[in-house]
Amino acid sequence: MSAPRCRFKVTFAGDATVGKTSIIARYLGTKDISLISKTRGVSIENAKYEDVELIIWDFSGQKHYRDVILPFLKGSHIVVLVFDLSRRETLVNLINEWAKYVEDSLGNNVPVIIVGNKKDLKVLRDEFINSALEVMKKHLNVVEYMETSALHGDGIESLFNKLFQIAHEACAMLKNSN
Ligand SMILES: Nc1nc2c(ncn2[C@@H]2O[C@H](COP(=O)(O)OP(=O)(O)O)[C@@H](O)[C@H]2O)c(=O)[nH]1
Ligand SMILES: [Mg+2]
Repeated sequence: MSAPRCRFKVTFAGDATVGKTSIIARYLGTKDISLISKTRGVSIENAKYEDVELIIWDFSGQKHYRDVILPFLKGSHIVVLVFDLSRRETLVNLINEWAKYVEDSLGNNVPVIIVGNKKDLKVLRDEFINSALEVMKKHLNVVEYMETSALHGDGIESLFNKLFQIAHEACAMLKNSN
């Protein structure tokens, strides 16, 4: 197989236990998400489609790792910010903490996808979610909001299709400009 023409760094961030590792593992084929061990620091996976390779960085949201997050965010081509649809504070923390880390590290041009995970346990109201998205859009290039359930697999394929689509379009632009 030929080497991928385009490599893209995709960084998943957000509070601990919102389901970042489970979303990635679901996509990569681990159906039993209860088997996934807690992420320590950062882990890196990759996914390929046609000539695009996504290098997926999965951060621990644990407090003692936050100091090292800014340098790890550097160089991300796409950021996926994940919150838990059953825990309001995880969305508040996206606004107050994670969105700021992204802005401080990458500025406001890098495409950001916001993901509400644990759709199967959703209690947050759409009005609240929409107003949070509006706040984040003032600081970040939010290109999409999606809801997923890593437990049932809902929305996982759509999320990765979107990531590959963004990467593919950016690759095509790079190719045309060469
Ligand atoms: N009900 C439900 N539980 C989930 C979902 N996604 C993850 N979990 C559970 O939430 C916990 C934290 O998941 P994990 O992927 O480790 O979160 P991370 O810290 O953000 O990487 C685990 O017990 C998962 O089994 C989901 O969509 N629905
Ligand atoms: Mg994790």
